[in-house]
Amino acid sequence: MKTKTKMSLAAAAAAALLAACASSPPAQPTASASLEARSGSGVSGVVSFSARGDKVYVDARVSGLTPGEHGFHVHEVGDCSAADAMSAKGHFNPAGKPHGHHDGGERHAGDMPNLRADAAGNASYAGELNQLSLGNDANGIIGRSVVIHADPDDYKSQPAGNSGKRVACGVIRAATPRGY
Ligand SMILES: [Cu+2]
Ligand SMILES: [Zn+2]
Repeated sequence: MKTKTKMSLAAAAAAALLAACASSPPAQPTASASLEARSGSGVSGVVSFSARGDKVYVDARVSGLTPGEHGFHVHEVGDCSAADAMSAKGHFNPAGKPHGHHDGGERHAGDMPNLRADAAGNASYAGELNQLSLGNDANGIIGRSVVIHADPDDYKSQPAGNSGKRVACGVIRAATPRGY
């Protein structure tokens, strides 16, 4: 009797597991960037990316900022080694467009909305952005970098929205194998 109960429990558990697997959506690639302080700042945080169809869902949690808005971009090169993060080069711009507003078409693929830090210096952002991908195509951002600036991006000054010094930088690394 005892053995039978154990076995049916195990069978039920196995069935539940199979059902869970069958009903989960297919795995989508994800990536994240661990932010490192630059230009003498005390900024830290993580920016996570997950593929959502032809868009990328971006989730940023950042602290140590000055209160207010801060330019927030994907930059071309995944190299944060310089003390001022200039090693990350310019905004990621595979289509050769001018800098612009994240909701517009005429913009760098890497142009994202300003992060807004509260009085304690904490900022978070969650939203879907187009012109980015976690694949091997021209819009792929894995191996590039995320940069946060000291000042707000005005979404129009060229080439980078006049957002000032680079106060944080993180290389975007794949969290699941590429080529999914
Ligand atoms: Cu930038
Ligand atoms: Zn730009």
